[in-house]
Amino acid sequence: MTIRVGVIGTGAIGRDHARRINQVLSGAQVTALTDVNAAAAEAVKAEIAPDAQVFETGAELIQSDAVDAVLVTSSGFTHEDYVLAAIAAGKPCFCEKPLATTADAAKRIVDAEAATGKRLVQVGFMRRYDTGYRMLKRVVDTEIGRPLMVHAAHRNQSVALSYSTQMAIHDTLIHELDIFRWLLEDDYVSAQVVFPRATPHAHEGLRDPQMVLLETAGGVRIDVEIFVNCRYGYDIQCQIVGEEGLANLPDPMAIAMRKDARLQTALLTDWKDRFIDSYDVELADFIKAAANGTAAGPTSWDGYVAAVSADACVAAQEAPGSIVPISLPARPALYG
Ligand code: NAI
Ligand code: ISE
Repeated sequence: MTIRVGVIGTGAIGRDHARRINQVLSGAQVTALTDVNAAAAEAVKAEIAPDAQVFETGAELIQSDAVDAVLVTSSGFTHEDYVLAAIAAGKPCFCEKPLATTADAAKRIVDAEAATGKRLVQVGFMRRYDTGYRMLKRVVDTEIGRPLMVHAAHRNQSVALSYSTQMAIHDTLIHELDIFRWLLEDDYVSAQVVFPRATPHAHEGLRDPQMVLLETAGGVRIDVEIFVNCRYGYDIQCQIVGEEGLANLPDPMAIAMRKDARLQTALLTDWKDRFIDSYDVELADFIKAAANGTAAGPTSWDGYVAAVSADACVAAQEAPGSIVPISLPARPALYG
């Protein structure tokens, strides 16, 4: 069976996911494309999916009989309407992070999906599929005793002028907000944001770097640095300190080269390369579940909890140093 996939939003990651569906993975084909910038959809059709139909709107694409499953890879603030429409149409939907840019919007998605009584949504928290994070989780679960502290960093080489201080939370930290919950099997109870001395390399209006301090219900303390103009590369670090030992996320495999009296290892510069294998595995999981009319992997509830936690971090940004509490409603049985 070949799952016919419609892609909404054919920018950087929409295009890359279309490529992996048509050229890397089996079991699915891109049959429909749309983007508010029609030229972007036409370009993906020409280069990656020549047989796909280009739709004027996402709503039409979701309704089309040529679409069994939907990929929402448009800008974050547009996700809610598309995911709700896919749920209403009963079609499995892969939604890139963030599930929505506010907790209220994410909750509407949770409620709509829970009302159908079955999983239809997978959120693009691809780190859960990353080999390094999976190795780290095994060690955390079995080797180092109860986790006590996490030290982490999310560094991008540079960002576009449209990137804002809040996006450091909703767009960037959101990956950490999900992966720490998954690693620790714990939820957050508070957030605090502090701003170190600013880098001169950030554009006007962007506060960079930032440090986010989180506390979990189980008492784990987490510090995570978000630095999106670090200049030297794309660098994701995570260290978990436990009662019996300490575990580090491995760096991506790289050749250690000896040359010109130096020992050198190249660093990656782009998230597309850092998580290339994880994106393949997450979409393979989506296609497999979609063939059974359902969804797997990170849930709408995970997307909602990340959004609640992100909103608290944004409130903490607005009152630097203050501690903002985080609380969650009861989890619907569907996500038990
Ligand atoms: P982008 O700006 O390159 O592409 C977004 C595309 O969506 C653009 O082509 C834009 O024209 C289109 N678009 C905007 N509004 C639309 C609407 N209402 N309907 C249809 N299309 C619309 O952005 P990028 O980097 O591809 O990000 C897209 C989403 O993927 C974001 O939510 C982002 O956070 C997420 N993302 C996830 C990554 C991951 O590591 N999991 C990596 C990069 C992005
Ligand atoms: C981007 O949207 C991603 O999701 C990348 O993984 C992240 O590193 C980057 O900061 C975001 O802007």
